[in-house]
Amino acid sequence: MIAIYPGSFDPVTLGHLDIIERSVPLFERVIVAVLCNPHKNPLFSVEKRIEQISYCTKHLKNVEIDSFSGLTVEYARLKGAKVLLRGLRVLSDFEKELQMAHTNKTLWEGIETVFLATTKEYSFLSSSVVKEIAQFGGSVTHLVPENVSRDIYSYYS
Ligand code: COD
Repeated sequence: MIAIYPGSFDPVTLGHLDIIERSVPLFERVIVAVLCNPHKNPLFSVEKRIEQISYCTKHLKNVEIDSFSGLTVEYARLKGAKVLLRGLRVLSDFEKELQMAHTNKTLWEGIETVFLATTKEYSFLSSSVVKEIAQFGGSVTHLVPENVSRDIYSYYS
């Protein structure tokens, strides 16, 4: 079975990476799909985000990195995937994620959303937290993969 793990990943964090690593034994293929959203003003370009995720997942054989635009379910259909993989951290995630899962079901009955609960130590971690800390000169080396930490350091210095 193929699973799509869609997201912004701006930037990818150790929380995302944990979800990717834990999904590997569950599916034949996992496609990490970075959304191209022209309305957002990201810290890193889609190309850079693909490079960052590719680098830190290179040890995982059945993981591919890609980008998409438009509806996630349409992308999933194109890839022959019937599962969307999502991570859950706190109660507020649950509300948002459940709404998204139900919306996606209305768009394509064939899609299922599978949730993985965050590993406890990453339950507070988000890309926004990383950007906020980095913006004010704090260290993010314990929050993101090493290659991403280097990119963030170059961006803000
Ligand atoms: N631990 C566990 N999980 C985590 C952690 C962590 N520390 N951090 C993030 N996650 C999970 C998030 O809960 C999420 O499930 C996933 O990782 C990706 O997170 P983000 O923040 O990088 O990505 P999102 O949530 O902004 O991605 C949103 C989408 C791009 C999937 C969504 O906007 C989308 O599908 N857009 C396309 C348009 C569409 O199809 N719309 C209809 C559906 S509403």
